[in-house]
Amino acid sequence: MTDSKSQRYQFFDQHPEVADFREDIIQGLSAAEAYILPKYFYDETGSRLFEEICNTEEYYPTRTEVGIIRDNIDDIVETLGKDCLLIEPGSGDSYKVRLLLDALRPIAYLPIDISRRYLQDEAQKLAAEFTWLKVHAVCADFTGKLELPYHVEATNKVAFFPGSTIGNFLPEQAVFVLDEIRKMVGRGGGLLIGVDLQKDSEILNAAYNDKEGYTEQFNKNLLLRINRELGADFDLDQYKHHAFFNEEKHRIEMHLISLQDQQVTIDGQVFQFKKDQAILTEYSHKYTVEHFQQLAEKAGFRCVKTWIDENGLFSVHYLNLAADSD
Ligand code: AVI
Repeated sequence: MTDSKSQRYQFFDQHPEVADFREDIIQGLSAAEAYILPKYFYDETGSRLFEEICNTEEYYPTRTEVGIIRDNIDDIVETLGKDCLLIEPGSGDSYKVRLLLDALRPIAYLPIDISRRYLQDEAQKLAAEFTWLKVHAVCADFTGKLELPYHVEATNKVAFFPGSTIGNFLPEQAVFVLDEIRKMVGRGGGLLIGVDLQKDSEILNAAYNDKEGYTEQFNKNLLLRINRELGADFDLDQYKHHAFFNEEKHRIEMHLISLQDQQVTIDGQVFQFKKDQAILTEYSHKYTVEHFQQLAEKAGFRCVKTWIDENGLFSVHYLNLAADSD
């Protein structure tokens, strides 16, 4: 007999305050080179738009990573080991984890996401779908200190971090994020992580400029969100989506470009934007397998196994703790 969904589903709220959002936006837009942190893409609308991006013809990472996991599922499960506590920072729609659950049979699944309503909806759907699975959803910002909502005795804790979200951090920040994950999973634990690879810039530029315009909407949704939540007056028609591959830095850069000299008021504060001035909204770094492994080593991980698709577009790695890490 299986437990009812209400017994298996739990929700832990560690959501950051609205004040954090206001402070981060004001700080970012006051900087010499204005920016908005990419974690703010993911309100409910942004999370849904990201799902649309993943289904576009141009955005190869999702389907390629899914293909890698499907093609190597037995090997992946054998490498991770059964009966783990499976933790997913930035779980979104929990789509990819569905590929692992039946084969892996974790003792519980802990999705962590910043978008409260979206997380609750998706986590409950998952608990209804997998009638044997304990789902303990944690609403939190995983880019800060990562703490599990309850004490777990020395089980095999495995973090699942797909989608190349690690690429959205500057390399030194990525080491910090990986280090937090390493501390969270502890000795005996591991990390299954998806990392996008360096490739022809045409493929990359197309992936962040889809014809249907979902990436543009996703980018501009940041301004809508600031208008709605902070009472600002951004005119969306006066900003342009701009995404390109920076060859030297091996990263996609995404910006919102002001189409004219204009001013915006946020929470009583006035911000001036010149024509052509950019607001940086996202970096998406692309790695070689070697460079990513070096980065992981800096965070105290060692690479156990790497899986790559036949076209060399994307990589999935299983990392565990290096012998000398605490
Ligand atoms: C979530 N992250 C890995 C995506 C990426 O490709 O960097 C976010 C994204 N931005 C535009 N398209 C997708």
